[in-house]
Amino acid sequence: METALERLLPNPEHAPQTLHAAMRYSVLEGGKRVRPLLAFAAGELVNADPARVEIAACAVELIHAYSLVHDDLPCMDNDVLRRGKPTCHVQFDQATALLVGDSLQSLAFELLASPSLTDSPARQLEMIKLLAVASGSRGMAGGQAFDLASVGQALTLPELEFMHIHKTGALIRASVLLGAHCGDTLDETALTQLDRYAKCVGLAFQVVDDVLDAEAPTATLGKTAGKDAADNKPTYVSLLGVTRAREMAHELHHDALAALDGFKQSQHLRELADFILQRQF
Ligand code: GRG
Repeated sequence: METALERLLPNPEHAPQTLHAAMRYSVLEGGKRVRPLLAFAAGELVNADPARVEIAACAVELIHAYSLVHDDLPCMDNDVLRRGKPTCHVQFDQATALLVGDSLQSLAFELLASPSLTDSPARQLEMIKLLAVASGSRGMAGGQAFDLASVGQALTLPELEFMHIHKTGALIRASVLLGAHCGDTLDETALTQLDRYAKCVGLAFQVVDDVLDAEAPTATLGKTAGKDAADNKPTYVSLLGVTRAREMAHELHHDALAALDGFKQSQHLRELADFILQRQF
């Protein structure tokens, strides 16, 4: 992933140099690359050509990196540390960070439009639409709007779930589905089961994120710890407590693995579900 991302990001010696340098700063050297790994693991289920999956994997990682850059801006989460480094707007400036997010998003869709992604134009359009919906107002950006509006509010569990299914879950789900669109066609039952896996790991990722924000130190997380409570944000921990939140993550992990029962070659998807549950950062 590092090599692939390195190769596709614009050369920092080409104008506009600062914007290109800031794009590279925000994407390279950091991040767990969970979404690309999910795309590759889903691609294995359908015997996908890794060169094709790599295109989809880079696209989702670029959308993810854009969301982090924008999320850290003073008008949103206002954070100074990301992936163990100063956030983009701190290292550069706010206008540059805004343009970094915009440019990474455009680059993601440019990639998905590349002729080497698939032999089927219809499938390619479907993949472009999938990522557009997952990242827009009916997906990640919508979840972020809900998140910003929920500061200081006492959300119910279904409301919290709605927020996180969109803010975090939608892109994780898209990563799995895009990987699965890179190879043999899955029948409807298999696609539904894979979608169930994706939804469960997407929500589990956020539940674990809430627990880590409450319990892990800044040095391990590479971002400011304890920010949710400091910002008075509703989380699974504030709503349920750490013990129940952990139990919920275990239940989602269990459901994710159960959804894979009918698949051969699902080892890496299983391992990623384990990683999402057990991660420490
Ligand atoms: C600004 C449109 C817009 C959306 C922002 C994803 C998001 C929405 C905000 C990020 C804030 C946040 C901490 C969300 C919780 C879950 C999450 C996405 C954590 C970061 O993802 P990781 O842990 O990050 O995969 P790395 O750095 O490993 O890639």
